[in-house]
Amino acid sequence: MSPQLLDSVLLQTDFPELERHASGKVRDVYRLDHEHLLFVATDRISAFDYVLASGIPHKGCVLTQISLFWFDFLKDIVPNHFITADVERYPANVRKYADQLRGRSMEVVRGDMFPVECVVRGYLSGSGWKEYKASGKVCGIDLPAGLKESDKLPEPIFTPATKATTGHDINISFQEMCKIVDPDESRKLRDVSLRLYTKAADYAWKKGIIIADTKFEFGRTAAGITLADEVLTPDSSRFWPAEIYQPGKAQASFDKQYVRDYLEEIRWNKLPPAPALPPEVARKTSEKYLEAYRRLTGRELDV
Ligand code: Q0Z
Repeated sequence: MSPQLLDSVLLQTDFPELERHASGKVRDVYRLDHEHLLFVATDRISAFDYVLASGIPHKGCVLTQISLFWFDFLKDIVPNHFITADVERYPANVRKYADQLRGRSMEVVRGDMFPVECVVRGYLSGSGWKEYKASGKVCGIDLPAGLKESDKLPEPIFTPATKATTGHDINISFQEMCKIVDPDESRKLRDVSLRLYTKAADYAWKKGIIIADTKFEFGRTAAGITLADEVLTPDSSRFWPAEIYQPGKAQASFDKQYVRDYLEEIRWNKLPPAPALPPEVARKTSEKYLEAYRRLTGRELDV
């Protein structure tokens, strides 16, 4: 990596006096006060379930700016947790971290999170394809016989999952979801999730991106059911380049294909420690994230 790019890659946030609210493979959430959180996307990248030793230049900014685009695009369907991404408007005690935060963070409303992942699938892939092959169903939903891997579904389906404390999410049926979340709320979450996916996927298709599936998270705030977390990013969704879509096999990932190809090529055993990426693989992957942003928004990300 060129020294200039290395400067800008953020692998770890460092806000000594802030209380951490949640941390994931890529994102860190901090508590600002009782009602407000600071959501930060780093440049970390995961592949085959592990965070790699190298970061991807601009990835945290791309993820944040894509979420911001969708929050605005989808705000007529459901309220969202976004307050501001202008670091000058953050609380005074975090403005000193402006250089770490600019472009990759947002202040959000804290919600009471619903303990389910609201997954919508428009195409048959990943755990959906595995379940379908084994049973003809996905999360209790009967699908037509004879579908192939990556096929478009007759209509998008809501396939909730529970957050496993370790490892992968567990797919559940809508009936099982109703034991965890009040049935009336469950129906609202399903309805809103399907409307969000449908509006976004129709738009993305026109921009050359297939959103095969995605995961929404909702919380309850003063505004009611509120869209939270990251939204319709390459990390929370499967993005496929539309021009090379070919059902009947697994699809190339829009963003991570160079990474996966490299990790297969070096025959990493997929156990920690995860390797670093050659500068060229990190650079080409960075380009793919920037391209996703460009295709979706029609704008260049100022980097
Ligand atoms: C989201 C998560 C992440 C690890 C907590 N608005 C909100 N209010 C309350 N809680 C959350 C949100 Cl977004 C919240 N997560 C998921 C995000 C890293 C886990 F960046 N956890």
